Amino acid sequence: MSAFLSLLSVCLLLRSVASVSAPILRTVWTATADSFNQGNEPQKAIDANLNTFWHSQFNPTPDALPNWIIVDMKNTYNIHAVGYLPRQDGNANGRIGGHKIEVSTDGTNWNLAATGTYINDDIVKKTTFISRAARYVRLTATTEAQQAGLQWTSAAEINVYHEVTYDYMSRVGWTVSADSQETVSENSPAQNAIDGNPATLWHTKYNGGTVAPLPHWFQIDAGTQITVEGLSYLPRGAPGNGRIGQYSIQVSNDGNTWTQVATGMWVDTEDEKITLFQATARYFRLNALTEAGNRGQWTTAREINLVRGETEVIPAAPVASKGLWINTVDFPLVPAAVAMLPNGKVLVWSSFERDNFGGSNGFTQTAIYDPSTGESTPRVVTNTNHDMFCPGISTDFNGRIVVSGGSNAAKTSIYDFATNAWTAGPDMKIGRGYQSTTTVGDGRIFNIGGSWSGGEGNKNGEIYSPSANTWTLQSGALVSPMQTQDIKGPYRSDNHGWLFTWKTGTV
Ligand SMILES: [Ca+2]
Ligand SMILES: [Ca+2]
Repeated sequence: MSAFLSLLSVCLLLRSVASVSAPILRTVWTATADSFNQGNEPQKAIDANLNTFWHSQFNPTPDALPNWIIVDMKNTYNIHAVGYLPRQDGNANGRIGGHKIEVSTDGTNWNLAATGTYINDDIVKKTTFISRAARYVRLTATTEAQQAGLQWTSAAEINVYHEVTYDYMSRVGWTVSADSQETVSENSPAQNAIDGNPATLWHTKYNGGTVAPLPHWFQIDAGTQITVEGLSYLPRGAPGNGRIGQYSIQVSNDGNTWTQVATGMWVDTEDEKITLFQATARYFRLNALTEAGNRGQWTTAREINLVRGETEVIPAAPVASKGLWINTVDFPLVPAAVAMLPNGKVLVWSSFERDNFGGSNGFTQTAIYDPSTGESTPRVVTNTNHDMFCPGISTDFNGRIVVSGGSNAAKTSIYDFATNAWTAGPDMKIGRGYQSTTTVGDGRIFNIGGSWSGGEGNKNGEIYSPSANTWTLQSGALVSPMQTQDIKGPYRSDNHGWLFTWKTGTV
């Protein structure tokens, strides 16, 4: 009986709703901009065509930044994100760098929702923020992403997102097929995308070293004509191989003659994606045109559904006097490390990649964030030969940021805000990562621990003198008394200790 009940509850769950961040249908929208060039009108940014784009006036002379585009959604929604797709023709001109996103209910009074800096590439960007009511959204470009001074602004597609729930359509009577499926190296046929189990995948063929190339397609035969309002795609989790990037959706009544009803590009995350269209048809085909992270030629799906019955989720009002998150900031990288600078700006960095780490690559993606503008200035630091992922960070008595170890375990890099320059310091005597570090009372910098990189164990103390520019082992500062009983041993037991400077040269 209990087994029957749990089966029943699973079935009910599968028929329930998807609550997702969905783009608002743009059919009735209008768009205006502060300027445009003939053929690149603002409406081109909301026409669901990736190959057309709005461009600020560039002929005969560029319209100077800032440049802005406003979309009027014609109705008020509780919005929480804006998507920006740079132009897709391979030309980088007009990619937005520094920007702000404002929202309005009347087109006159504007409220800031987000500031930030997009990186210089053509991948879709999605800026999220706390839900707020809006009919109008204004995206203002304050810098061009390629380099300072360029005045162009362009946008292939702009979307606005709200949280909605949908009913999943029943999948009883469906037959599914795909251009390719892997059933040898793993059991991942097309059927796995409609089995209601997020642990099973449809995966295109890769066994034997022959990877079926993109594009791929997945087809639903609903058995009879049905009316739908969208398609839901649940991508796989980490590592994300085969997540669909650029896609199109087609419908057909005979399985031979197809009509395209949607096209777009999904962000490279594992979150459920819903694409809206309205169609009555028997056959539905999802075409995967690119892989979302350019990792390979595969396509994968945990679940594919058809949906209808959109209902907007109205967020609960914040409780008075309990604190409130307001604007968000787009960073051009994942700020895994942060250092406050004496001038009020903030130094941030990730690793050798903006959004990934691993290996000892000898350079680092950094940025300087300016709280007064909300924007960041990206910079790749190569001259110190130091991948600064997971290092020790201290400030010396001149306000310089001393970064030691991490992915390049022995390296030291020093950032001086006064000259905006990075210089290489001496190598540490012991390579480290995730070590503990603090500036002591006489201005020197003490390091201890850090078996995350540079070998395990015996990560005894050493001290850096900014005036002599030397690291010196402190033979009496053994790491063993501060190690925890972590079951992973030294690799984790000597990391992340919190050190505080005390009087008379002690820590
Ligand atoms: Ca377009
Ligand atoms: Ca599945």
